[in-house]
Amino acid sequence: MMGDYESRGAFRSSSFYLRSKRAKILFDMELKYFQSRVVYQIYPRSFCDSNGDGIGDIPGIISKLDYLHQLGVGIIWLSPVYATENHDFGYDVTDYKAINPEYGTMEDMDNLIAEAMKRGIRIVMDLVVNHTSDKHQWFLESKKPESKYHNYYYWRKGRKNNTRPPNNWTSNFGGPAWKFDKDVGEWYLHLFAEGQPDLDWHNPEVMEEVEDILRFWLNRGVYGFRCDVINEIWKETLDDGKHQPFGFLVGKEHYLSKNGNHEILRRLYDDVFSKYDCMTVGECGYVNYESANRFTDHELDMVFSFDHMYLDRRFAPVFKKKYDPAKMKQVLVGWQKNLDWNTLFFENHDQIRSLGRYTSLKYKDLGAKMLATVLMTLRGTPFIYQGEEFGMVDYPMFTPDQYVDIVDKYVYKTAKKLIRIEKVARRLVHNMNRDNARIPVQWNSSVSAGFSSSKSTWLPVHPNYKECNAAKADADPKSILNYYRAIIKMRNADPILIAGSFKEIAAPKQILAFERAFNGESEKVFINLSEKEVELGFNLASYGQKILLSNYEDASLTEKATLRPYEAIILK
Ligand code: TEU
Ligand code: CA
Repeated sequence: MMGDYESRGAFRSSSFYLRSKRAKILFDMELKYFQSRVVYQIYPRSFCDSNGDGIGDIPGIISKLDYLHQLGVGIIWLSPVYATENHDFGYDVTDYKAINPEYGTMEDMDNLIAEAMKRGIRIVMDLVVNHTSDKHQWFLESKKPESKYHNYYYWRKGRKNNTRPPNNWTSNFGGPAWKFDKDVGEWYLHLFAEGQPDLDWHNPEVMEEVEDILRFWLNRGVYGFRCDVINEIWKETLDDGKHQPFGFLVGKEHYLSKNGNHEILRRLYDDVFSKYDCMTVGECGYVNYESANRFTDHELDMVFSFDHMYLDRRFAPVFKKKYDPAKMKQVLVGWQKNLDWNTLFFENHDQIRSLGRYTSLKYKDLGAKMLATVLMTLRGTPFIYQGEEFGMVDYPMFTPDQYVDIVDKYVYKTAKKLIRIEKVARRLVHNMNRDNARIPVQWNSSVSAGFSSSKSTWLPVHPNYKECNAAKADADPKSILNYYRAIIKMRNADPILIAGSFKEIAAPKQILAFERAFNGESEKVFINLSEKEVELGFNLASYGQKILLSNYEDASLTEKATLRPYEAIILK
């Protein structure tokens, strides 16, 4: 078995694209590795537990590499595996060069990189450098005003005789963005949790430290970084922020996507990224086309923009707007037209699951396959989040004692204070719950869904695991999983879907329709984003003779002028 994978892995990463003439052209275009591959995001705590402590770990990930290879992914993005205090499960790093002992050792990590490589899969790490943990050595040292580390963070005297925070900014996670430290007699800035003090990127030593961390991992064979909240790292001033609805992100105009932010990333690119065969993708909340274009011009390779995630909850967590498929189309098409190379994703570890959010669960399988088709046919790099590939859905409803995530707990507490109605508070948390996507991956129908040999897991297993799990999906040729496998396989070998240009095709507002063209050939994609049957106003046959793939098995082109609920068709 292994030998087989080994050679296939090598085959994939070198001569794979030289097999046909068309493919040779692709190769000549010097597409980067990440442009022709699908990324799979792993949240290590919830992926697979190898030693029965109820917590996912690196050996667990290694044990699933064959599964990922079979799925057809070429890159894994690992949510943080660094040493952490677990205030925010790895997004509060205590040591950037050490592995969280709950997840394994540095040797395990090296093993993971090597074993993945054998299967033609590269590993991308999370880079969390807007902030560290409050237990990071730098922060502990920074509490001494005479230490050089004092200037690694934003330590300031407060207003009103030091009794009030230095400015009115609010934390992304709610409440003031400053915390007073009695021993120091000063306040420190935290755009996220109190246990996540912000690094001061005005200090050139911070840049040097981060460059050193980047080289450390790149030299170990890591393929790149997903850069956490990377468009917030540069605070241009510490002036008061404008009033914002519900006090949400007060101060953002002083730190979102500022000029200095670009200068920093350009510097990291020049000094480090440009020297390696690597990929970088930046998490950029509230980013617009113009900044996104700048972020991807010799700074980062790609950005995650979130416009499609804001469609149903603009002012999270306060409102839940009704989801409108026509708006989804507008957002997706807008980004396709305005940015050359997009990230394509519907899920991650911060979001509720896409099924039931962007599709009706009444059509679970069709909806999931429809979303898969969007991900794999638009121009850009597709990202799948663990479990998405076989249709995992949100936990039914957590009880407050089950909340583990710091944001969920905060929202619940605040909602209780403001609204006082238990049911409403729980519903609010449910609408934006981050624990949802972090429940254990459902591998099979055994104890704890095969995630762990232990009955008790760090977050509960979804009660639907006997119906919805990877093993069952594997065995069913019509499953969501097997659709993912088929469409990824198709994309991996199709220069048009990988490198082709994007052109919108005029169609009704719920129908995402476009042409991908490459080297004189084209494919056309028609996707009904809605659960209603839609009249197209034209015959599909006028756009192509052959159906390459559809989520409806009986799809045909004869007199085809409507798309059924969530129907997706790739035509040639
Ligand atoms: O998230 C940034 C962020 O602010 C949002 O994704 C937020 O978590 C969500 O909208 C809450 O409603 C990144 C990481 O992805 C997240 O897991 C971390 O908690 C956060 O940064 C801090 O590092
Ligand atoms: Ca474990």
